[in-house]
Amino acid sequence: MIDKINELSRQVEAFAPKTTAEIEEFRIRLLGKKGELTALMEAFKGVAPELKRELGQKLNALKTAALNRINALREEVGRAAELQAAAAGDLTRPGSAEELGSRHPISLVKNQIVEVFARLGYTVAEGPEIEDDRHVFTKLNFAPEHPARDMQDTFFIERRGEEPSADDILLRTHTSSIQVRTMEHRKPPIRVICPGRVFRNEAISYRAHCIFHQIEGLYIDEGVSFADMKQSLLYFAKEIFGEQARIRMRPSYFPFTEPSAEVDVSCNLCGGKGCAVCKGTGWLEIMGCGMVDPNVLKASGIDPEKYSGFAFGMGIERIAMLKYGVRDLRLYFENDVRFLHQFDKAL
Ligand code: 2NM
Repeated sequence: MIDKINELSRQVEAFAPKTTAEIEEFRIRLLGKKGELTALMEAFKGVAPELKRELGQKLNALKTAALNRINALREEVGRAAELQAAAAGDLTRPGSAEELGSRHPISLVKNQIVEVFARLGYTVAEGPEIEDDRHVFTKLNFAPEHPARDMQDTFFIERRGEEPSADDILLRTHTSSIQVRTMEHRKPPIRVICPGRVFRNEAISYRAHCIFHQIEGLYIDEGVSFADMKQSLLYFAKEIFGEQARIRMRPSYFPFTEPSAEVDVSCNLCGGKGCAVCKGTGWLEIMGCGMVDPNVLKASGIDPEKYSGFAFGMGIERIAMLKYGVRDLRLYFENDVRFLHQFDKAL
């Protein structure tokens, strides 16, 4: 009997199963009703009294060792199986829904504005963000000493010298450079709408950022008048801010247009009576516009005796602020999903 006990002890120690089924098989072979250890326990009853003490201890130790080993192996093999299942992926689990992104409010508003002017026959034109002075300033009638040409306002990449040069390389400060390129390459009638990123050396605050988005329009043909501009911009304001919207124009100045005007839209929040958003005036400034200066037409090869045109420009961030009540411009650049997801259902 002692030999059999020693043999089973060795087997318990050497047992190295891979599956829980193997463990169960082993348990039954040893400890089942007809198991080898069960049989030993049965045979123990008939052992001579002087051998009972020693054999009894050995038998009990074997049983405890077998049970401990089986329990420990069950846990070990079970954990390994779990890890394997996790690595392979549990194909019976329900799928997890992918979180959908949403369109950025700047893109939404840009697309809306483009669509409005597309209905008036405008097509989209684009141009480089890295430009030369010629297309950003010189051909747009900026005098050499104009403050926008200063280091304080414009990000320069390459300067030819101390004095401003048409060959200086810089980040465009407005999208008008796209319109200059359009006039250089196309013959009137021209109707383009030009969206894009622009860059200005500004301190960042709730109302200013060094990168922002503009959209500018240009219409050139024979006999284009200020009245045409006014009706086009009124149509635009009604499409973006609602049928009740009215506009007014105030005289202004831009180097590239003459005459020039600022366009205000009636305040949507108070209906024109005056509130905190419109600072009691009933009006909100939305864009600048004007008749393209003859110098600008000439500089890009268009005969100002034959053709006239109007142009306008606006900041997309500002239009989106007014449309959606965004109070801090910096929100557009932080990409906080709590902000962005508010536009999931927006047009
Ligand atoms: C504005 C306001 C007024 C403008 C002028 C031109 C061009 F190229 F035709 F001369 N493009 N954009 C313009 C005119 C832009 O933005 C406030």
